[in-house]
Amino acid sequence: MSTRTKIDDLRSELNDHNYRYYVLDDPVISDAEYDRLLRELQSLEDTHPELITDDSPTQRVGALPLEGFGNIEHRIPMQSLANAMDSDELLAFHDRLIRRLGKEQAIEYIAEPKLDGLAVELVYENGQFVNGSTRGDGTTGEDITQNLKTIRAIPLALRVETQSAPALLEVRGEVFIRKDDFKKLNKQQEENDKPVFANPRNAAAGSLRQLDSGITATRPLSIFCYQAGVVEGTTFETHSEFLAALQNWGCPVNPEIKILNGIEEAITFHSNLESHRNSLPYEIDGSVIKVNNYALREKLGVRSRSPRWAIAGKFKAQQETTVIEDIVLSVGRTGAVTPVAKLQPVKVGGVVVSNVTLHNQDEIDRKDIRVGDTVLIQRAGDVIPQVVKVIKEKRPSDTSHFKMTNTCPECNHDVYRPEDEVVARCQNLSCPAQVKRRIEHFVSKNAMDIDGVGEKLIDQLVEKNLVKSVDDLYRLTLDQLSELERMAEKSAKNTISAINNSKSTTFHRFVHALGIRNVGEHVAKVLEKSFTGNIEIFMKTNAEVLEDIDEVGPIVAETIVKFWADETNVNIVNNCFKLGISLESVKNETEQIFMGKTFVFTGSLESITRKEGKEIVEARGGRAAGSASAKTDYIVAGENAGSKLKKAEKLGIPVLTESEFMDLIK
Ligand code: I6G
Repeated sequence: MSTRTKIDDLRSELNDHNYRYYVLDDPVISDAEYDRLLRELQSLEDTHPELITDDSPTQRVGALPLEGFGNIEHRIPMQSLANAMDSDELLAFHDRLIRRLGKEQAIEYIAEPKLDGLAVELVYENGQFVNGSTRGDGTTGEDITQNLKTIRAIPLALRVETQSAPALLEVRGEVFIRKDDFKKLNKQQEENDKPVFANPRNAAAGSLRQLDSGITATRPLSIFCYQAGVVEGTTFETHSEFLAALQNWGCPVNPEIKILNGIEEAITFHSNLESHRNSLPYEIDGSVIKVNNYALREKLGVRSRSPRWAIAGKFKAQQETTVIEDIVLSVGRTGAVTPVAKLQPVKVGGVVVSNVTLHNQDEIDRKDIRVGDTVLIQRAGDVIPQVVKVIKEKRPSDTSHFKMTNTCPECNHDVYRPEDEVVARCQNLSCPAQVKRRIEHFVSKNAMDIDGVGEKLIDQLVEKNLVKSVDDLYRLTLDQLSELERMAEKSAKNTISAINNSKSTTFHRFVHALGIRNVGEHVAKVLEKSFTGNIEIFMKTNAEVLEDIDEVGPIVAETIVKFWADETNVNIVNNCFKLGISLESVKNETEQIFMGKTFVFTGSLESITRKEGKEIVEARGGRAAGSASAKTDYIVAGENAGSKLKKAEKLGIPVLTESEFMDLIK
């Protein structure tokens, strides 16, 4: 098969998988398998750059950062929608339509959830995605083409299997972030000491408006398409027909969309949606109800800002007011001291909220939040409650500004806040609160997954000095546990066996469990892959090697190097191994780039030992020999390489420096 055919086949296979995943919601391969196919295509295109096309799935990332966004004028203005606050206003909307149309008639509506995201317009010419923009002021939006290209759910070329592509298709949709993706994203932000997003909408907006599309590419953005702009080359009688065509062309359309006979059915749709809004995988703030028939829409026309034939049915806000009874400080595993408001418990969107984080002193000052204040609370992203604002009119006369103390509430040690940071940290590494949080993190589900070691037990273990660092967990005896409060012999036994079971684990679980700043679960997995699960090499690595790894930047590299430069950490980890922790060897998914090649290492290497060099070569299908011969393909020469180097030069064998070798395995 020619390379061109192979590339074409891979592209269409990848596009088919995208279509199955995003449009049909029926994937048939795993993410890992998809990534493997994508890498295969990437490597073929690397060797045949002349065969790269604009719509290749490899072209979703990699554009240079912009200095600013250009403008794109919408051929038809992107209007907004009039609102209906309750069912009476939905009925009034219907009555207005009947009056305009001049006779009582049954109207077919089409309705869908109103997503809380960002409206965008995508433009396809002859089936190819040519540009995309934000709504902007409705007439002109910002050119965010590069960023939109990174969203896998957006087809770079329309599918033409069942319906040919129109000469021009402008399609509007909402870019959003799913609730579970939002939680993961914020967890990642926290682990990387970056600010968390207040809600999925802010996260989606912030991600789409990045000048560096490389950042957008790392954000879990989704899209549903819902409206036509200009369409040339084909016509539709109804909106439902248009939406069906969109699906055929590979544009994701919300599966909740329903055709409804008359306004009563539309009102029922709206109230059903409101009652099950929390069970949807994304945030919505209402329903959108539209006339389905395009000829009727034409008769009804548009107002200056919104079409007459559509309305947004709004939901009641998931907001409540309550009183702040106290503000306490809580200490996290990295020593971060966070103010938390204790609330008079209040039900918001079906969940009782009694604590809400105030994040930091700046946030408290900005919103002027005080003990005794009545505040408006909302559940953002359906998970994190937040203070929207203080109701100043209800402030009692005797309140005062809240100022965080300069000492740790747990150990009285100094708390330090660097000038350019918002987070204040307790400086005492042995602060019992930090130790407790570190142990809690170590035993947690996605880390070492030690069942039965919960907060209460950890409190006792730390307070009784039985556990000062994570390795101490593996020194606990049955007797020690049985003597603790509320610990029957049976549960002591179960706890010991859970601790023992955790000894056989993986590189990424263990590294994640160590709680190295900026190294969360995802980065730990990236490191596992890159170091093929070899923790000894990882412990001795340097910043240069780390920064060469995709997804590891200078900040992460620096914290890792600092972590291993601290002897206490190295000792704790070595103790863990002495006490029986073993890491499963990693399944070899490493590309066999050295298949059939023989390497010889000579001289003293800086970032790895020769033994580790050998392991790296073997993991990639190659062989490492002790001495150079005519069969040697490469010599890797460190400092003071002696006779082997000379021999190699005589034999004409290519010589690589250590960093050239490292570049090869990047
Ligand atoms: O802002 C909007 C959100 C959702 C819309 C919209 C929509 O349909 C699902 N549809 C139209 C026609 C407009 N704005 C103008």
